[in-house]
Amino acid sequence: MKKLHIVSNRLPFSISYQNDEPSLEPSVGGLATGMNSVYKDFNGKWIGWPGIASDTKTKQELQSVETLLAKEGCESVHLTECEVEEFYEGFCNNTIWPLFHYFAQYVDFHSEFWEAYVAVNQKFADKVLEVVEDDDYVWVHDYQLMLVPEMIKSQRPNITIGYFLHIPFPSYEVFRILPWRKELLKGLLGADLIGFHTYDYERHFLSSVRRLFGYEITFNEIHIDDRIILADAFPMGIDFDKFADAARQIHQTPLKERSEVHKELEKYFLMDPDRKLVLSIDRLDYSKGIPNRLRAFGKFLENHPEYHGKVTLILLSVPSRNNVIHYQRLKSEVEELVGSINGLYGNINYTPVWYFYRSMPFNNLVELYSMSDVALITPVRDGMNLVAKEYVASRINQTGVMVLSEMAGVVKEMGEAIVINPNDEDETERAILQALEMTPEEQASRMLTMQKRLKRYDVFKWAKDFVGALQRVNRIQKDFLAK
Ligand code: GDG
Repeated sequence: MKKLHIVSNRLPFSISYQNDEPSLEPSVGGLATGMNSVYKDFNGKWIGWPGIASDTKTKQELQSVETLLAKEGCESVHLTECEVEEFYEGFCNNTIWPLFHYFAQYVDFHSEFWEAYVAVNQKFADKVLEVVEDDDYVWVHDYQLMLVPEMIKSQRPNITIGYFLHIPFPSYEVFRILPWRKELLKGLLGADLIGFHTYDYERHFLSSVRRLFGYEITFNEIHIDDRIILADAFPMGIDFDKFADAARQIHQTPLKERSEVHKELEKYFLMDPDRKLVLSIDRLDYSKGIPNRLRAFGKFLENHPEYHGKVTLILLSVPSRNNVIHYQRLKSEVEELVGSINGLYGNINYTPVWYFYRSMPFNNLVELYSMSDVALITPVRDGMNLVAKEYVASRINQTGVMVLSEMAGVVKEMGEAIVINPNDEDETERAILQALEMTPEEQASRMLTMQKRLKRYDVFKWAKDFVGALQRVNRIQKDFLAK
């Protein structure tokens, strides 16, 4: 059987040390969950960076990490501190990330960053070429590794390559700003199948290919000499049952055994059963629209004094990329807004915004999902947004309302949410009111429809569909060459 290998910037483990002894902690993210279900079935390897700068460890230390990872089917690509800085923090997070999320004013155009991006992508490709056999399948993930497909294909055309972009692909007018736009596209076109979360991203990509290279494109097939490359939309799902089961477990836990978070939330409702919780969870990232969300919530309190003391916003902001200046500024802006809302509308018994700058364990996360009446998800751009799907999966009694930005990829699968333009704070404010006042019958009818859809197309189905399409494109290509 042909093997299928995964390539991503980070391996699905983080490494921790106790008395200088390394140990592995499995990642719990959506990608790890989905990919674990495929790469082990296909007897493949997972190739990626273990998350430690190689020049901060001795050769022996790196060797022991490699050995641990090898037992899990992982192959390490080592990056130095300088590479992490210029490739990851530089080109990935200061060039591609802002540009692809339409923050053109934040983009850095440094050729040293670009050179580091090329060199690190080459390191990943070299590792793939070392590990993978001819005729195997390789699935490359995300914006950190856009050059890897072509770097592999040019050396070993018999390897079938899939690529999936987890962030938006911007419209051509934005993409063209980048000095290295042709190089990035050429890198992607080394793949046989290129996947996106939505049809819109796919369309933007195809339009950039057409305008920059003039290749012949029929529907979603790109023809370059005797190669066929397929672009398609595969909206990423979640492990639906994991969230629903955890929520069920929480509901069944006796009062005494509940977590501190759970007990505190119960106290909040005990003080007044009419109280409501609104939830907001994301990495502290400018693409997530946290300041507009806070301003809209502030306006809501300003215009609806009847809700003072009755509604609290839980703002869980997970620290992210905090050595990038725009993230530091965003943190200050968010904290200033939280302070001003709490100062204006709070009193001894009431804090309108509960702000947490940290990440929480999985169980607490599901407690927040299952105890919040409204999820307020207002990114200004988001490839998909898995938090929205996780909230829906955790609502086992079919209550709860989602206010959702039209700029998130997930909106295509969630027409039953209250959809808003995140730049329209008045509309968002009205949506908060509508969500808080929605009847339980309407909540249930909307929630149930979304749940059925998300359960059907979960992360396992997503991974299976992508791999199925990769196998098909391989056959189409072979038939085409045989004609
Ligand atoms: C990128 C794209 C796309 C969050 N806080 C905690 C926690 N989380 C978990 C959530 C969720 C994940 O992190 C966040 O996923 P998102 O999809 O919302 O956002 P990004 O991190 O920006 O992901 C995005 C995604 O890739 C997949 O393709 O949807 O558009 O930007 O799973 O549960 N988990 C725990 N504690 C927390 O405090 N345990």
